[in-house]
This record gives sequence, C-alpha cells and structure tokens, in this order.
Amino acid sequence: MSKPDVLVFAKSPSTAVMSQLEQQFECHHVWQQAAAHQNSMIDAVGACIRAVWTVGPIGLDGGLIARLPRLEVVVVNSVGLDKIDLPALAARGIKVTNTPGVLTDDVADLAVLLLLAAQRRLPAMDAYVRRGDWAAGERLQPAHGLRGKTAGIFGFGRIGQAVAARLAPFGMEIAYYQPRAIDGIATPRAQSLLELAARSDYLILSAPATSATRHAVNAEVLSALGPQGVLVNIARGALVDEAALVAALSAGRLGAAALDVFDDEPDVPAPLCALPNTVLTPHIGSLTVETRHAMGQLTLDNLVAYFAGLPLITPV
Ligand code: 8YV
Repeated sequence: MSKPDVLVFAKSPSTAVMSQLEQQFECHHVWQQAAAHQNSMIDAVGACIRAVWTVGPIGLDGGLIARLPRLEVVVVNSVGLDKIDLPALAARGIKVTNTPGVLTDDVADLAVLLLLAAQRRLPAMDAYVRRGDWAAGERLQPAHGLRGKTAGIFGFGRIGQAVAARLAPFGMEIAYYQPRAIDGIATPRAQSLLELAARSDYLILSAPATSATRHAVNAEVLSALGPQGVLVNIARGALVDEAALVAALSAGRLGAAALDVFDDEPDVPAPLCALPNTVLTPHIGSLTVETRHAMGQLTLDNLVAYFAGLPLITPV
C-alpha cells in the first residue's frame, strides 16, 4: 500500500521523530526548499497531499488550504493555533491536532526565568562583569526582590496555572484574568485585564492570540502596571501593542519588559533592542531537547492514529 503524502512545513529537531515520519509517510519537505521555490513545489505536489505538518509560527492559511484538494488532516507541532485557518478547515471537515500539555513545564519555566532576569537585571549585571566595571569599582544600584509582590497572569490555562505554581513559592501573591472564571480554584480573578495590571507588580501573558486579545496590552494597561512594573510575554506578540510598549518603557511609565514573542517574528523592533530595561529571547519557550521531542512525537502519533483509523490523541 502506498504511503500517505504529507506536506511538511517545518522540521522537528528530534531526529527520532523525523526518521519515523520518513518511514511511515511520503514526505514533501517544504522547509528544505529556498523560499522562492516553495510555491512551485506546493503546486507540483498539492493534488496528492492528504496531510499537512506545520507549526504555530508558520501556520496554514486559507489560500494554501484551497490548493490542497485532497487534504484530510492537519497536524500542528505547537499548541498555539492563531495562524491556522480553523474555519476554512472546519468547512471542509478537515481534522486538526496540536500539542497541548507536553510543553507546559518548559514554557512556564521560561516565564519565571524572564521575570527573574528582568527584575534582577541579569543582562545588565552580566555585562557589568564582562566589561570590567566590577573590577573598576563602578557603582551598582540594588534591584527589587520578588517576595511580597503580586504577579498577575493574563490567561489562566495550563501554562498560566503552571507559572502561578512556580511563582507562589517565591512568596508572591497571584491573581489572574481571563474572561471565563475557573471554578474551584483559590486564585483571585480580576474583573478585567486593566484591573489585573493595576493590582499587579508583574503582568505575565499566557493567553492565546485571538481577535479579542489583539493589542489587549495597550498604553492604558502598561501605565496601570506602572513605573516599577514588569511585563513578561511568553504567549504571542500580538497581545501587546509594541509601539505603546516602547513608548512606556522609554518614558519610564513601565519598569521593564521581558519578551519571548513578538508581533512580527523574527523582526524585533529596534527600539526594544536598544532599551536597557528589556530582556529579549527568540521564541524559545518550548525549545528544549526533551520538549521538542515530546511535541514532535505527539504530532507524529496523531498523524499515525488518523491514518490507522484510530481516535486522534489531541484533536482541536
Ligand atoms: C512554537 C509555540 O510553536 O507551541 C506554540 O504555540 O509558540 C512554540 O512551541 C515552536 O516554535 C514550534 O516550533
């Protein structure tokens, strides 16, 4: 029996996952082509494609879906689905899977790392030592500690709750906001994102990017967080009005920002790079050997289950 044809948009760093994928499917690797040749490759194979393997940052748009007349299933090697045209897929009854759960710990760990790095000014302290400022007796200002501070978490799903569980042992108060209240938890819920920012020292973003959350972190929210406040974003850049963020950081209306995600990746606004009160990482929340293997394996297992006629493991 011939193997199902799969259009693969991104490589998993797990060689074990990639070799299983190669063994069980007829793979058409878009990521191996130079950008200028990707369209002609998709045109050449589009008619036989039954599955797409993609990742959150690349997504899958309606125009591309329309070029794949035999498409049956889309496996997303990410948890975020904001760049996947779900209505277009649903209209054709095409199944979708993603990778919830397996990346929660690493993404939550990064939120803590970013918060600590921003609050304790880790990049500046590292630079101070390397430049020889310590040896030269340059003055240092003390940073602020975490104990007794309030962390407001916007989006209290798996990742938001995992961040809360990590921050509570630092002696911090935790509050959250999302439109839907969660029953049976002791963590207080603010009535709005603005109220959450106003009562928090740190605002941590772990909400999905939707039309409702786009630029939800605006000038007003940043001012409410305040001159000592720290913004941490491990979710999606689209949640933040980056121009307002640059203005708030430059004017001292916001203390610091630690960002793993940006509105137009991989382009990071130059002013964010130039500011001393930012910590910037290149969308690495899930980028560990263990988690990328677990994500890739779950994505592959969903694909195998679909073609074996078995229930999908993590359907959307
Ligand atoms: C990236 C993420 O997708 O899962 C998500 O939603 O944002 C990340 O894990 C990763 O770059 C996938 O390759």
